[in-house]
Formats: sequence, structure tokens, C-alpha cells
Amino acid sequence: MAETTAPVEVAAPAAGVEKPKIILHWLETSRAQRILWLLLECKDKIDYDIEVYKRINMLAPPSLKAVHPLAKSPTITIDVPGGKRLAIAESGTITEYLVKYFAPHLEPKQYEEGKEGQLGGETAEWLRYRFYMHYAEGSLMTILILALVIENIRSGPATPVIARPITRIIAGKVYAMFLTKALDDHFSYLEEQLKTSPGGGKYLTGVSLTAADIMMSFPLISAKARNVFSSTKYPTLAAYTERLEHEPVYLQSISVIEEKSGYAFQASM
Ligand SMILES: N[C@@H](CCC(=O)N[C@@H](CS)C(=O)NCC(=O)O)C(=O)O
Repeated sequence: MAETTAPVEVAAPAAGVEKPKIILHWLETSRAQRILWLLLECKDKIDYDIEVYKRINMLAPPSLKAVHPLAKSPTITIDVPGGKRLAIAESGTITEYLVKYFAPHLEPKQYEEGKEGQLGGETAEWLRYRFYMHYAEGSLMTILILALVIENIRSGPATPVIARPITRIIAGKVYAMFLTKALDDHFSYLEEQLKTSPGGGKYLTGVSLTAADIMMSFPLISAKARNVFSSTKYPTLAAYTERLEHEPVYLQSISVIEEKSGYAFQASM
């Protein structure tokens, strides 16, 4: 198994030197799609390949455990010069790692001119970038997964039809007590953030697409596909999500994976 400790420093390849080989361990209908998008953004500096895994009863197959003990997707493995292989899990960690070495253009400038290294000297773009890098999985996905679980309890395939009158009441109560407000709080926040994007930009972090937008693409595109938020109530968020769905490199990632896996692409959790 590859080493799974904190990533070590890897020098970016000099011109003419062999490119690092990165394998994306891609599980069908998973968050791994956004990492494929990112790899395509880095493709001049790396060689990449995709290992496709099919779910077994919704879960990852045991073969993914041989790559990383958590058996989660995305995981990437990187063959670094010297014969070492790194295995990196967690979308945010993978994203920060790839951006640092291969796609620095996807991170905004960290400090205002003349304020380098100063507490509070960070640009508005960078502060948002760092926030969304963590918020996507830490907060937004958490609440979306909870909503998905409650929907499944209400009327998913594991809930017998005979039990549904009861599970519907339970799900309705969870929504009334907590979920409706929590989802609204997140979507209203994102709507406002987009309206006040730095420089009047159309992305969450400003005028240019960053890796934080790529991190946010999975929760938002899959939430839109399941009608979790209303485009009438949150028109700016809906327009932003649609914009992400039409980003050329995202569309390219769908063609690449459909060809590689033979599955029709589905944006779902
Ligand atoms: N926070 C992690 C979540 C990883 C995760 O839970 N991935 C799901 C796919 S979307 C998975 O591997 N599920 C299969 C399983 O749990 O067996 C990340 O962003 O990488």
C-alpha cells in the first residue's frame, strides 16, 4: 500500500523532465468528478490516469481499501521521483495539494500589495478561497447528506411501503424542527455571497474561477439535480450552479469519464 502520511514536498517538473504520474481513484457517481475536473486543469504538468470503481450496494468496493485504508473516493496516488508513491484522500487535501504544485493559477493572490505575511493583510478573494475550500465538505455537504438520509428514511428503497405513513411524519418533523431552516440559512448565505463577490465577479471568490469553486461544484450541482434549492428563491445561486455546469473543463471531465467508465454521467451524492 502507498504511504498515507502527510504529503511530502515534490518539486514541479522542469521542462523536458518526466511528468509526475497521478492516478485518480474514481468511484461512480461520487465527489471524485471534481478532482477529475482539477486534473484536467493541471494536465500540462502531469500525466494522469483514472481507475474506475463500481459501487457495491452503494458502497465502495473492497479493492479501494488497498489504495487507502478509508476506502473513500476521491483518493489520488502520485508516483514521485525516487520511486515513492503517495496516497492522498479527502477532496480538500487533494485540491490544495494539486493547486500548490500544478495549478497555482487556481488560487487567488494571498496578500494585498505591501501586506505580505501580515495578520489581516489577506485579500478578500483569498479569504473566501480558504473558507470555501473547507466549507464545501465541512458544512455544506454535511447538511446535504443529512437531508438525503432523511429523504431516504421518508420514502427511500430501504423504507418498507407499509412504514411510510410513519416515516413521512418523522421526516416532516425533522424538516420542521431543523432542516428547512438550516438549508435556508446556507442557501441564503451563498446567494448573498455571490451578490457581493469581490470585484463584482460571478464566482464565489471573485472574477475568476478558482479551485474553491471546483470544490463547491459537487454539492451545488448535485443539490440542483435533486431540487434541494429553489431557483426562484435563490436565482443567483441557481445561475452560478448552472455556470459551473457549463464550464468547458467540467464538461470535458464528463466526456473523459463517460468514455473511460462506459457509464452515463450522473451528478448525485
Ligand atoms: N469528505 C470526503 C468524503 C469522501 C466520501 O465519502 N466519498 C464517497 C463517495 S461521494 C465514498 O467514497 N463513498 C463510498 C463508501 O463510503 O463506501 C471527501 O470529500 O473526499
